[in-house]
Amino acid sequence: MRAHSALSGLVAAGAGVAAGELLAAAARPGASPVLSVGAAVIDATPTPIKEFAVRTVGTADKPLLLTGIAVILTALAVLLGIAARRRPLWGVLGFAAFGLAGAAAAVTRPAAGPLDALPSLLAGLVAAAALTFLSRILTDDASRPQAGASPAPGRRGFLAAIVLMAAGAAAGGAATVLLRARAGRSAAENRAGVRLPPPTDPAPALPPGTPPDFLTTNANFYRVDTALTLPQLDPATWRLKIHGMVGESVTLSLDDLLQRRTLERFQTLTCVSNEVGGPYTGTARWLGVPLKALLDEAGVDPAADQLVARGADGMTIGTPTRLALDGRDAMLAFGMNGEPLPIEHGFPVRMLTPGLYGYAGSCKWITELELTTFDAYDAYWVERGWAAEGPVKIASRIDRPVPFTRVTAGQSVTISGVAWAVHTGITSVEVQIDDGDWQPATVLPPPTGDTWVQWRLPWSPVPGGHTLRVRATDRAGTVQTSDRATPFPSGATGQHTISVTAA
Ligand SMILES: Nc1nc2c(c(=O)[nH]1)N[C@H]1C(S)=C(S)[C@@H](COP(=O)(O)O)O[C@H]1N2
Ligand SMILES: [Mo]
Repeated sequence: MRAHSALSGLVAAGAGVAAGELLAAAARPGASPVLSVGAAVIDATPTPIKEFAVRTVGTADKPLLLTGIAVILTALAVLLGIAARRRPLWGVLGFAAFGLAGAAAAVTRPAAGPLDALPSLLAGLVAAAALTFLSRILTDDASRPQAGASPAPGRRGFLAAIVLMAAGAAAGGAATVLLRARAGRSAAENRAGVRLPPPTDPAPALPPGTPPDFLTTNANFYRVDTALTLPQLDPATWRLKIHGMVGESVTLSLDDLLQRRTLERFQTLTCVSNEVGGPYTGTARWLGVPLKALLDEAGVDPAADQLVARGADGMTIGTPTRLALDGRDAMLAFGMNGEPLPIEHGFPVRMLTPGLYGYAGSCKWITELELTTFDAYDAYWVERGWAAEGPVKIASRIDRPVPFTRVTAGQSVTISGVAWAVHTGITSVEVQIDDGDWQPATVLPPPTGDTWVQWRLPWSPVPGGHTLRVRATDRAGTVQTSDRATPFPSGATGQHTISVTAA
């Protein structure tokens, strides 16, 4: 009997979740009960734990989170099923509590409205009703006198109800998956329909001899965000509102932006969470409109020292206003390497501020730019302890040889990699082999100081184990320090050091 009760709890929870998810997928995609709870968990997770998760499981962090939620929900559903056998009210109260928790998570999402509570409330209601119904059949069954050899009709009724509900839940789940896939397809079609204008102000030509891997392909470009589901924005209805401490609020459509003077630039973007030698850095050819021109038209109040960008995922990113206006190529980008911005990189429009880490200047899926002050407002990551201003620190990385691989002794090997001090620019890169002197590497000229440089140094290793270390110097004369700092709160420092064996 206990197994039956447990099964009742499980199937009731499944039916509830399926109903709630289906309603969300059909009517309010941002209000998925499970994803809302997941997003609330991400928001509430202390930064060191988030850091640890990103470091240890990388981009598997989100699937793992959702699996964790599923496991906990399953366990609680089983317990509720068993509890409801004695006291049916427990099942009702338990699932009502789930529904309310989901609803609270959904309506507190940054872009949410009151109607976003409905999918979770429906989930709780369906689960509570289903469990009550199943418990009633089970109780009727148990109270029937145990006479006769044929199985009690209540038992058969229970099995039929379980099978029907499970089938209903599976059908709801399948319909949800189909609806979500259809939304994804139409977002992809919308993206394919965007026609990029030719640049009014084209990017400088890449210096002759620039290797193709100077540019990171869109497919290989790192992705860092807190979004559990990608915002699927419709370029026809997308709007950007510039407001706050401005002379006049401005609302712009994508067509408005596409018709303006456009800027094409090579820029390197990097994440403050990148460890020394880490992969969260990429360089692309971006197409967009200069941010300064837009801000000048709106008329920025000189007292507004912070520019807060808001994304459709609810992210807020605060940038010092002076850096958006100091003449650097800060832009609102809609093109990446000749294509409309990929959905995961912020379609239809993202901000870019060369010289600042992504969390401080590069809002994806941007919908709002608010002029305010640093005193008045802490953006998402600043509220969680990260530095208010996020200038990129000088960094360099050895890409070849690959750490812990074997190279051929006695033959020439090329040590190579990248180095960046975004917006300041790199002047030299040096490599230290074992305990030898720092040797200058050849630095390939970059198109501007807003990108990384590629560097290389030939080496003829003698047999044995070797340690290779790199450091860069920027145009301001700063030599990359060997002092180690963690990414939190303002970016990692230290020199990338690798071990290889020559044989
Ligand atoms: N809307 C939104 N914008 C965002 C983020 C986000 O989570 N949401 N993450 C930021 C961070 S931390 C970085 S490093 C860059 C990463 O951009 P990418 O994913 O295109 O590489 O986007 C920034 N912009
Ligand atoms: Mo980042």
